Amino acid sequence: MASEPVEVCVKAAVGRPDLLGDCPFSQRVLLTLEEKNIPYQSKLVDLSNKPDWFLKISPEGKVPVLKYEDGTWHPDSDAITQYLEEKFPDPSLVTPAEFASVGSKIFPAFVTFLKSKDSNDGSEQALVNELRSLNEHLESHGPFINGEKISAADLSLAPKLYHLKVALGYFKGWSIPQDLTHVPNYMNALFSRESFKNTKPAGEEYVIAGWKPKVEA
Ligand SMILES: N[C@@H](CCC(=O)N[C@@H](CS)C(=O)NCC(=O)O)C(=O)O
Repeated sequence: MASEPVEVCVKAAVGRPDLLGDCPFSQRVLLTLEEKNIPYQSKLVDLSNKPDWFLKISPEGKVPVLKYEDGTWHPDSDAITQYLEEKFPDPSLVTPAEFASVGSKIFPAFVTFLKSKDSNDGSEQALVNELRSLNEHLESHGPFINGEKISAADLSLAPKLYHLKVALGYFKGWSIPQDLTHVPNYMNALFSRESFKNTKPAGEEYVIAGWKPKVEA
């Protein structure tokens, strides 16, 4: 294990640069650090006013970025979580290949439905279809995507499901259909973990503020 805390830049809350913000990719990395018990130090970045030091280490201006052992900074939550798995293999968070993409279409379907202004465009049904397929997976393989143990696929999906719940509840008064019983249980199991509580946005209002310009565009 590294003696120095791992440094990671994550999104600050919209309008509150001193608080943890609403980036699901940043939270995914923080969740991985938490679940692997890796000491880390997070730096909050105000994406509406990116400081020069940040643009030097993240030329595309995106979070998360994480400092690797050789001192270089790297973007992209896929690459970062893979690096952390290789560097800190214990406990393993590897999701078996056959389950690795379970739930991966939920986030794009959620974003399309959230932004939709036409209730007949099929975007709600497309999201329900994706949630139903997760529900069926959890019914036969749960409680997590890979069974009893949480793994990388859950840590990727958890922040996205949180955004889905908060944003669709607020902007559309929408909630997950009641017959999909396994999905809410799964969400409760994820959201009640210490790792999630320690890494979630500072308040639901920051999730709403983050989506507002996209919903109103
Ligand atoms: N594929 C990237 C996506 C990262 C991303 O889109 N981050 C957003 C915040 S959630 C960002 O930094 N956007 C730049 C900006 O808003 O200026 C990952 O998985 O890390």
